[in-house]
Amino acid sequence: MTRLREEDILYIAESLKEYDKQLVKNVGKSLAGIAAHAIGSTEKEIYDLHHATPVAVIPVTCGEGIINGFSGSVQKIIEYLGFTAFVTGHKDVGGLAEAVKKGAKVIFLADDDHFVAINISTGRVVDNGEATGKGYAAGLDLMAGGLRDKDVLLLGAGPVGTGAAAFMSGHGARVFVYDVKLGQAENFKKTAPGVQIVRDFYKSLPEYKLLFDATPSAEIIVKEYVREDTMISAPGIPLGLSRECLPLMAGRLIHDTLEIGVAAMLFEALFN
Ligand code: 2YC
Repeated sequence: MTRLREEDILYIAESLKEYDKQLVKNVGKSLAGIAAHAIGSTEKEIYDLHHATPVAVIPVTCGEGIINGFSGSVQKIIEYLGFTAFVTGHKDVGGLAEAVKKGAKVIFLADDDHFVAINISTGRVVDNGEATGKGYAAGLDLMAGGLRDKDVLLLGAGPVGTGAAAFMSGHGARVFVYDVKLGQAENFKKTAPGVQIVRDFYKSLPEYKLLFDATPSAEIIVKEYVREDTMISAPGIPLGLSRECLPLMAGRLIHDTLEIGVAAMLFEALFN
């Protein structure tokens, strides 16, 4: 799992409104609309049922420790979605105690290996990886006008890819998975029926109009492989597209640092 750096997070809160406008323009729905689509619900249903649910974000110091701005950015994304959210004044165990005392019903916390949202009332635990995969797959479904009977090349057979494949197969896509570790792709196939394995990355890339980059590799997709109708949903950090591709992908690329993942985690944790 890629560890975010402070500079990746710095501008998230102040850019949320502008980013959401871009999502509506390119994908066809807002951040809340995409996250609701990821769980098969609607913004209205979730808001009507759960808007009063207080959410706490707890800074966690273990391992490599606090990332400046991480908890605050998670809190701002949740607030932007219309929910009450606070970062606990205490960290770690003290933060958990504070969150419960202050009546939080959903808590977000991350160490070096896990980033989860826990619904204290229902016991539901949502993992950032799978929720992010579902959120970005929902975005691709919307941007592509539906995935039914369409081929998608999924790069990366990890937790993000798992969540994405479940959503895309469930929405009728034919999912082809490539992982640099063939064994990881083969294990993935065991858990994701219907997914087919692709072995030769660069030979396969040009054959697909719809790409899902769930890898932590930078710059693996270069402009020779980008067609004028290519659409890419790319939760992977760092972005797997080379810089020269960006102008070619205007309006057909979904990528951010935390936003879609946190929104999908929240809606999944709230939804019964
Ligand atoms: O500030 C804190 O509470 C830190 N313990 C947070 C550490 C987050 C580590 N994980 C990551 O940077 C990435 C994120 C993209 C989400 C998943 N892994």
